[in-house]
Amino acid sequence: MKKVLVTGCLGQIGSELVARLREDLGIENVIATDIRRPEGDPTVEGGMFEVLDVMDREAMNHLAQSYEVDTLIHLAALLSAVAEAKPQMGWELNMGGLVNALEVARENNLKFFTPSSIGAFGPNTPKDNTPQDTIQRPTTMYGVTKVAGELLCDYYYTKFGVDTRGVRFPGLISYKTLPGGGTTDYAVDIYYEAIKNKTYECFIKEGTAMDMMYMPDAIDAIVQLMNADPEKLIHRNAFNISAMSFEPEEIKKSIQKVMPEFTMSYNVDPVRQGIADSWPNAIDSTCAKEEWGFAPKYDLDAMTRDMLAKLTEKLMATI
Ligand code: VAH
Repeated sequence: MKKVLVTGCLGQIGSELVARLREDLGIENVIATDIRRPEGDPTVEGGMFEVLDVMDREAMNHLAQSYEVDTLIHLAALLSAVAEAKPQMGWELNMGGLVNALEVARENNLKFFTPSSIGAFGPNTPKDNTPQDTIQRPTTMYGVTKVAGELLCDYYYTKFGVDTRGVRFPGLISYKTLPGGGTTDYAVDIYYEAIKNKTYECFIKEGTAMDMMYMPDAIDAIVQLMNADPEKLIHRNAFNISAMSFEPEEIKKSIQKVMPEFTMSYNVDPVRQGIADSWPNAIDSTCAKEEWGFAPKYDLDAMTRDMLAKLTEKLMATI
């Protein structure tokens, strides 16, 4: 990766990935794009930024050519809960945007990354220690687009030789940019509410285990995979990766180690609970570890300590 075009840069992953790539590659070698240009946003003001609707293939192609990039990282998509509320839009954007991005990568011989998700698994996927290669019959529109996306990216690799790579992200927790409409967002909201109100009303049911990862580990994983020796990759789209698996009671207890006064109640959202119930409890990341050295640094308590410290700083600055 020397010069990268990134879509969906104002999202939870994009905003942090762009900051890291600008550090690694230099500001002039990262073209951040998104469908809007919010004045004052650090991703917009901190380097090269272009407005791009990923449904406009010509515009994406023009940007890739005029900036002479060698890599395309495609992040623009609807997350699980939003896509479930607007399934037709979920299919159109997640698949239409992906096809456009893959075509731009093919026509310009670009290295390519797009994330899949544990949402690519369904109710009859083995729930514990979920294998890299297993049944994928998701029952959400988000999951359907993720499985179709994985297959399409592998097709572009085998049929056209496009160097496509991807990971199945677990729930991602971060303090810089709020997630937009995911099922695992409770694990982000809880930290904000712990600081603001010392209590949280959880929309996911007690005992619902899901795979999770702190954002620094997610960003490291993208950079590591994209810099991995292609000869060592047996899999490509997409690698299981996870740093931890926990259920709401465990993250509550982790927060109470730092804030003993913190309390939590439940008000389950049936839609997001239904999505969570269809996903694995804990996936197996062995292939990512063996093929490109995936090695997350944060466990639940380390993430909690860092999240609470950084969020306190962030929220104090807004008072
Ligand atoms: C979502 N945060 O909840 C995303 C992610 C595994 C969860 O795909 O939709």
